[in-house]
Amino acid sequence: MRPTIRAALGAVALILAVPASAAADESVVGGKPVRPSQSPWAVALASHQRFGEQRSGQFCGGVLVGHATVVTAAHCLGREVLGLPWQEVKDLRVVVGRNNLTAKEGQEVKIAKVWVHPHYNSWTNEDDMAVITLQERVPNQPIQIAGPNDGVYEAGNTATVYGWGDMTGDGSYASRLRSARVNVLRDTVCARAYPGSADGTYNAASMLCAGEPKGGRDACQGDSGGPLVVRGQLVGLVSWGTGCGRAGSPGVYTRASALLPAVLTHGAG
Ligand code: 4AZ
Repeated sequence: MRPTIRAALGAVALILAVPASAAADESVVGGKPVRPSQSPWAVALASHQRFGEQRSGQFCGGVLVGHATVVTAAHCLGREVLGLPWQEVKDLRVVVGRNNLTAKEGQEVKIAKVWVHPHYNSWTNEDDMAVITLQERVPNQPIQIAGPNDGVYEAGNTATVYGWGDMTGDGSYASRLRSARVNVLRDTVCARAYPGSADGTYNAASMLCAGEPKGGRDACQGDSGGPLVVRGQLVGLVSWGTGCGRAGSPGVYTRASALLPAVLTHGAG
């Protein structure tokens, strides 16, 4: 989907979002609820001003990679999603330690600094990454970013994607964090699925893709920026794809190893 259309639909869907009970057994598409202690590094990006009071104002996911450093998708901080430059969203927050977005647990942490990849391309979706520095350190356990030569990136591995996004592809957003298992696919398979269209172009240098042959389990709108995890290590951030859970249209993720230089340079350490 074109970013502008995707964003417009996303904004409408978030505003119209119904409570998760409506589709509690669907996912993330095709997933299941997560035990809160299982994923302390899964965080939500939120603005009450832009996205309302329901569900803590969540609009994207993010990942704690240090006690004051969060990584997310660049497109989450773009006008297409926020409707404004992120600098003008005065109550942009990172919600930490809140599994249930309708509850008050955890913290809504202010943002000290944002770095968006300068080469992020909203047409191809290349370099869809940003690093957020929090105004304070949080006690929640960060996750390790897998190095480029780590076997966790290999095709055939089972990965888990986490998010509070659309559970059905029709705008039913989750209140509680959910996860789904998907298979890491070969770059040749990803490139064949996405040779270049209005949705994006697969590029193995900064992307990886994962899905199921029959479709079903997948990330969807609202999951963007959230984690894809293999054996306890971060391998990807939810980025894009054609639809959600469709056979032949796997989910595309920002390759986590491509984040390492930016986290070292721009993270809080
Ligand atoms: C989105 O629009 C989006 N099925 C995120 C992930 C996927 C598709 C769309 C992957 O934010």
